[in-house]
Amino acid sequence: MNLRACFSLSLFVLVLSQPARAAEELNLFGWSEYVPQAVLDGFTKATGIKVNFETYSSNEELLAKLVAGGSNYDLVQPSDYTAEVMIRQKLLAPLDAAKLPNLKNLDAAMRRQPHDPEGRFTVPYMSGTVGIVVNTEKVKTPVTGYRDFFQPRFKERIVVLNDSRELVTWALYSQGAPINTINAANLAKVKPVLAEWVKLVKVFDSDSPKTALLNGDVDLGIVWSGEAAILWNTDQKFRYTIPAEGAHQFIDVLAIPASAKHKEAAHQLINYILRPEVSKLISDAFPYTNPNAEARKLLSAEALANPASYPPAGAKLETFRDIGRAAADIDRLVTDLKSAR
Ligand code: N2P
Repeated sequence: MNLRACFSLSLFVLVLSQPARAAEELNLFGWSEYVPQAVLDGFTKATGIKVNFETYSSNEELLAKLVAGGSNYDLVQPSDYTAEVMIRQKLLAPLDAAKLPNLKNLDAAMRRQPHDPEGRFTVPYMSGTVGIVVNTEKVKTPVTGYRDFFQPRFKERIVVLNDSRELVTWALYSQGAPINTINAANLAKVKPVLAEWVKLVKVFDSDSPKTALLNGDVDLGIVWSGEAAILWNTDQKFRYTIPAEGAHQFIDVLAIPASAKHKEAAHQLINYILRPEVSKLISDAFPYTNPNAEARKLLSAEALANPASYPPAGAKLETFRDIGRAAADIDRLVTDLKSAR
């Protein structure tokens, strides 16, 4: 073998003996009906990083899986109050702001909220409210609050979120009680109220409560605002109202678990989602309140006028806070009441 052939052969052997570079991927655990597949596909096209996407329909489900360990998630999407729990339990990794230049696109008011005062661990994804949606072709009388909503005449005509903290909150509001003070006295106060309410509900659904309304299976619901916004876009007979007694406002965030194996890729996906044109795609598919000021400039006048996505100023809105162990008491109470109905 001449020298040249020998060199080529050794180069060939060298290349073959290199360990194959693992294809880059990351594991996203996010809410159902919230992250368009087109956005994940666009990210893969732009970066070559494959996204494995698994969904959940409650903060409790997310928290339980993360606490149990062994799940390999690289990016999660808790609501503000659950991010607060995760920060307290040291389940989240601090973010590297240098890797997130698109943070500048966010409305500054949406960052540094009480769940993460320095914005070290979380980046707002979408914000929203929980309110009443009514099929006005079927329900002719105004339904302005929780007490009008849970009426015997609406028995078997109701869909609500399948979410214990939400249900207890509505009952607390109906009694004029504070929503973040969960103690035995307040739970005793709402127990008989909820016992009656759960008997009126036909469908509990946190994934896609719009479906039962669209199908005509039910005539009214208490749902995530983005679900109500989709209903409005489909047919304006579906009207959204922020309950007069007050309503839950959430900021859902992106965060990287402390145990994540692909933190670099997770930062890349966060930064990609913060691109105005990408964030607009999310709003187009799931019209919640967009916290990205640059993306909002790209939204149509019609999208910005959707009363569920952008509620009127002056509504009484409150965020949830970390309530520690009382969360388990809420869960037990609601589970027991549902099984007794
Ligand atoms: C998406 C639900 C997101 C709102 N399906 C819950 N915070």
